[in-house]
Amino acid sequence: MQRKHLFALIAILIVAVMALAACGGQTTEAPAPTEAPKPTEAPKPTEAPKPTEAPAPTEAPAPTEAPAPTEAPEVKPADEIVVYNWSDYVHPDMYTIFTERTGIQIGEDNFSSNEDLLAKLQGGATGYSIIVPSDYTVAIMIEEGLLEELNHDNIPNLKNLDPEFTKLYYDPGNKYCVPYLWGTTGLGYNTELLDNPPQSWESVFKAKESDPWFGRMTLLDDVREVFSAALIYLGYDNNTQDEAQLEEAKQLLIGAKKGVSGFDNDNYEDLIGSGENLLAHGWSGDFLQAADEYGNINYYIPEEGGTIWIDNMCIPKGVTPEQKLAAEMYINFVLDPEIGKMLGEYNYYATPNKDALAIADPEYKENPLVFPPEEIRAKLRFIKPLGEFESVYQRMWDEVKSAQ
Ligand code: SPD
Repeated sequence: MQRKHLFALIAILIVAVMALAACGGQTTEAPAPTEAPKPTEAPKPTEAPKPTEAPAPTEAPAPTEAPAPTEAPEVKPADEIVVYNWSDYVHPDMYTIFTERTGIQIGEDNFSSNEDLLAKLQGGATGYSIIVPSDYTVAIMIEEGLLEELNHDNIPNLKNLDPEFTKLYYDPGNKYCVPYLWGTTGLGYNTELLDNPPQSWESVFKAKESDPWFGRMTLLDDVREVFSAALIYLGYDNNTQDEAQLEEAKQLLIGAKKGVSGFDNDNYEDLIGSGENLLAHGWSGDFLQAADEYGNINYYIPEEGGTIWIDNMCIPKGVTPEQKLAAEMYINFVLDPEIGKMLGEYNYYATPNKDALAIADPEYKENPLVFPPEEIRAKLRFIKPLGEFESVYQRMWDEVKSAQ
């Protein structure tokens, strides 16, 4: 080989070796710039969870997947409940029998009128598991959300109610209340001191000083009852919303005050029995019960008519589940035919319990003062709820009470 060719070959080899060294011999294994995460591969905002991708409400556990009610802890009845009732409205043995049967103690507190009971509940009273309002007051309490719904499963004796008492205008189907007793409002008198009691309300509202009952009679301390009697006497609807008619009734009542010794809901029958008074406006069973005690009292509906009412067992809103169960057990107990018979025969109010009536004594179920015959019933009127207009009655009543 010529010397110049040898130098050329060596030069070519040197260049080749340098080129290889510059590449390091591993170029394909190093991360190539093109292999780095490309911007387009980074999470895009559009890939973030969209609101519509959040768990939809329909994906939440369906109600059917929730624990079944049977799995809830079993409620035990309360050890004690308090009944808020009218006075003298239970058989003296009733609470003891209930405690013997269930182990639940019963306490009782009393109110004197539907308006007092309603005001107490509206004021947020607690501690009562059973209350006993009359028909029109039940309607107001349901409207104002003051009552618990009853669990009929705990009141199997509901089947004993006369069907007439399961479709009442104020609580069809007994959703909130169960009728306790019913009765009428009229006049009671002392049979030893008064031979001929007045047959018309006129002799009450326009009593003369020469009348033996002048100054010796009471009227109920109850706005709707007293206005009902006055309106019935005047020939008007006892639930009138005509202010002129109410004004007339108010004037009649203000004029009547001079012959009246007081307004009373709690002792009027005792005042008749003792002879202090001769005549009183009051509730049927109160007079007939006192007649058993004093032996000198009778009761009647004046010729123009009177009122009829149904009192009911209800559970006020706010009781505990334990109190509610105990209260429903008490309602079921009252609906026992033997208890219903015992209660009605003792206090002379009419039972709504058909099974109790079926086994009741004839003296009770055939007593026309407890179960008025048709010709008397035709003259009896229910007091109805009047909504806002109740306040007009209340204002007029305050004027009657404060008039000199
Ligand atoms: N002593 C019990 C009296 C019950 C009277 N309740 C009825 C009132 C209707 N206005």
